[in-house]
Amino acid sequence: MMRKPLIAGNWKMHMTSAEGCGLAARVAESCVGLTDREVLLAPPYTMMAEVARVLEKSSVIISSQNICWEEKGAFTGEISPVMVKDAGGSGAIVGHSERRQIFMETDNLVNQRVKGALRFDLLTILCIGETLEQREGGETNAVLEAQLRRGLEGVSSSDMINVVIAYEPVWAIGTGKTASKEQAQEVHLFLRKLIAEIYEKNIAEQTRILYGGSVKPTNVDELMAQPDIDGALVGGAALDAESFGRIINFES
Ligand code: G2H
Repeated sequence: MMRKPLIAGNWKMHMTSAEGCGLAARVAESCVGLTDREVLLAPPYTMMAEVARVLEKSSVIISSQNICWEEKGAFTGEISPVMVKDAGGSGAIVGHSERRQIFMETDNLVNQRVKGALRFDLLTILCIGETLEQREGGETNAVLEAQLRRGLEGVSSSDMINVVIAYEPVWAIGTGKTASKEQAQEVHLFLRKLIAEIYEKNIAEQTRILYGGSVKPTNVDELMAQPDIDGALVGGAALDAESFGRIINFES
């Protein structure tokens, strides 16, 4: 099955609304005429609705950077799937390593978030990744397998159509270090086989697996040329219109 590449820009905790809207307009320009790939932006919550309005006429998907599993209630500091949809969003990033490492989010919490997002039909990007210590200790596959299995616990085959996996080696995030194309491809293939084991081959073939971690204009083409890399989750380089425009327009 053909998997449509997805380029996602994670703006993290950057920019004012005015700056975000300006960048979104430039991103929309970079997407004109591109039908063979999808583009997603995850702005801070405060500007999500405004950015969505700027992108109204484009096909850019708006995503939250995290999500709660409940529709509403006493969950201070959280955002619900209904709120994301109300602000024009249709996607959610879940389990980013910054959430896991800085805010101590566990696999169990991540799994609840995944299921919550899917219950509201959001395109759900489940992030997983190993630390440098784990990689050097030869634990990469075991760590990723545990994160993937626990993150997807209770997720049905039919829900997998709305699931995207993002492999983000923690040691490559915001550090300027990128996994080599061979290292990334090896992990992506491992993850695809694992998805086939958990579900079935068809599901594994349809599931997009993104690479994240210092993706830049200079390495996007070689990463995207790998057979099991179906897109990128971009942080730093997504804050610059020119760089992100080049990444969106990767050569396939
Ligand atoms: C990984 C990535 C985006 P960066 O966090 O999610 O960030 O591209 O800055 O490494």
